Amino acid sequence: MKLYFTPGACSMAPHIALREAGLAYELQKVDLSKHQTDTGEDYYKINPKGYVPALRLDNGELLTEVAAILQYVADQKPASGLSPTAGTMEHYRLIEWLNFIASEIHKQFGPMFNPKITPEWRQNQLNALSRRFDYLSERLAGNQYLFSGKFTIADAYLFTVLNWTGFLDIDLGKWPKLKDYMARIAARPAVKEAMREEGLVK
Ligand SMILES: N[C@@H](CCC(=O)N[C@@H](CS)C(=O)NCC(=O)O)C(=O)O
Repeated sequence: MKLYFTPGACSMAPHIALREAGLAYELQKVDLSKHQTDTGEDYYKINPKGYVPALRLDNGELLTEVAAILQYVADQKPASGLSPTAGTMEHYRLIEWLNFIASEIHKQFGPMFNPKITPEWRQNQLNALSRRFDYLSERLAGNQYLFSGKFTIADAYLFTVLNWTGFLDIDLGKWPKLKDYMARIAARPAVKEAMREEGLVK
């Protein structure tokens, strides 16, 4: 498998999942400002959507969308426990989390990376995110991970998007449970390895 990624972007979620699952993979870096791989290929020709992540499967197919790639990776190693068994209520809860993270958190962060954002618009996004952070803090109270004692692909995704608060100078001090959660996940060996491979930590 080959993962097309950009350091620190949402592609880090499947990167973490691949490491957590202990699967073999290759990485291909993409420069999103030019939509070009670091080997000089036009990224639009690889993924017409133009964004990361994309996963080239061993049969040659290309799989896109964070949630779909995460589920695919987890399903390659069911014993990893990265996803509850399909058809169980827990699995529907996982889908619920993945959709929440994608639409209510990931996509709320998006405009904040736009250098043309106005102060009012930024504040509007911050207000929306703050409400989500309140909700997450309540859900994480007394739980190590989104699924109490178990690290799943939902945590890989949530960690990746909450990590952007660091790039955007958003202080998580008001949400100590989120800060603890981030520290707990950052300390996982697979997460450290993925971040090291992306050049985010030493
Ligand atoms: N719906 C997509 C969104 C992916 C996405 O937002 N990717 C961002 C990085 S986090 C990106 O590549 N943006 C550059 C672009 O859209 O050209 C998914 O879930 O995979």
